Amino acid sequence: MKNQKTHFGMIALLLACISLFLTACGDKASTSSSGQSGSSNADAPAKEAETPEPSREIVVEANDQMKFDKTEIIIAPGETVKLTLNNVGTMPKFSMGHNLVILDKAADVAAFAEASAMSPANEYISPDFQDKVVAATALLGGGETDSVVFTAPKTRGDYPFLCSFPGHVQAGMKGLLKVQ
Ligand SMILES: [Cu+2]
Repeated sequence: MKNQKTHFGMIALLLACISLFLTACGDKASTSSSGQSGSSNADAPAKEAETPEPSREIVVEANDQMKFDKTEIIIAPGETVKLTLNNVGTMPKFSMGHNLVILDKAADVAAFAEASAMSPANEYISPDFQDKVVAATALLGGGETDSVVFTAPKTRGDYPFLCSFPGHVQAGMKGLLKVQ
C-alpha cells in the first residue's frame, strides 16, 4: 500500500514537470528572431563572420489580401541590406500570417512551399530546405514588423522570394530578388 502511494506521488511530480515544460515552451514561441536564419552553421565555431553595416533598408508590406507591395527587389551582388517586412493587415498570425523568405536561385519554390506548409512549428520554413534559404523574416500577424540584415549572393541572377504561410504563394505572394 505504501508503495502505491509513492507511485502516485511520482506520477503527480512527473505531471507537474511536464506542465512546467509546456508552459516554458509556450513562452518561447512568442519571441521573434530577427537574426540571420540562413547561415546556421553547426560546425562553425562561435566566431561568426562579421556582417557589414547595411547600406540601405528595403521595406516590403504584406496585407490581408495576401499581397506584397513589391514583386521585385533589385540588389547588387554582395550588397548588405536591411530587409523589413511590415504586415499592415489586421488578421491574426494563425489565420493570416506572413513572412518573406528569399531562396537560392536553384531552389524548387513549389517543393519548398509544399514542405514548409507542413512545418508550422518552424514558422513554415521546412528544416529540410534550411540550406536553400538566403534570408527570412519572422512570421508576422497583423500590425507586426520584423527586420533581417542579410548580404546578397555574389552570383547575379533572379532569386525567388515568397511568403511560406500555407496557400499564400499560390495566391500570389511571391516575387524576385534580382541580383544585378
Ligand atoms: Cu502570407
